[in-house]
Formats: sequence, structure tokens, C-alpha cells
Amino acid sequence: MFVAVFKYDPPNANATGFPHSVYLFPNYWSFIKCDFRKAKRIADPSEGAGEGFEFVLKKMQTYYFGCGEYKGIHCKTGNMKFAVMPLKHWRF
Ligand SMILES: [Cu+2]
Repeated sequence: MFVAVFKYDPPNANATGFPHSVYLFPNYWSFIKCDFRKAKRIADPSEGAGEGFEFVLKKMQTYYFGCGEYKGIHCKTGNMKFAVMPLKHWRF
């Protein structure tokens, strides 16, 4: 089982005081553009504290994540986003 763990400071704990969150984008282009209109919020600003927030990657597909706070400004200007793809064991 693949699990992505998100750890981020809760609001007002980091130097800037900015909250963060985790959104799952529906596709590549919404990820590239940081278009959150069809993105799904999977963790709120308080869930990244401590041991963090765990998201199980159930499918062998690319998952696109981004911070959606402040209308996506962290995603757009701070590049606070990433993509990940779980792969089955490779045999050559
Ligand atoms: Cu953020």
C-alpha cells in the first residue's frame, strides 16, 4: 500500500502564519494551472500538524496535489504542489 504523508505547520505556527491545505486535482492541466475549481479538498489547515495527514494512493495513477489556501496563491506563486505516481514492483 502506498501512502502519501503531508506535514505542514498549522495556522500561525510557521513564520508567516499562513495556513496550508491539501487539494487533489482532477487532472494534469488543473494541476499545471493551479485551477482549484474541480479540485477536491482532502485536508484542512489543521490536519498537517504532528504526525501529519495520510492519504492512501489506491490506484496506479498519477495523483496531483496542491495547497489551495488564498485562492491557490501558494500553488501558483510558491510552487506548493507536486505530483506522485505509485508504481508496482519492477522486474527486468
Ligand atoms: Cu499553502
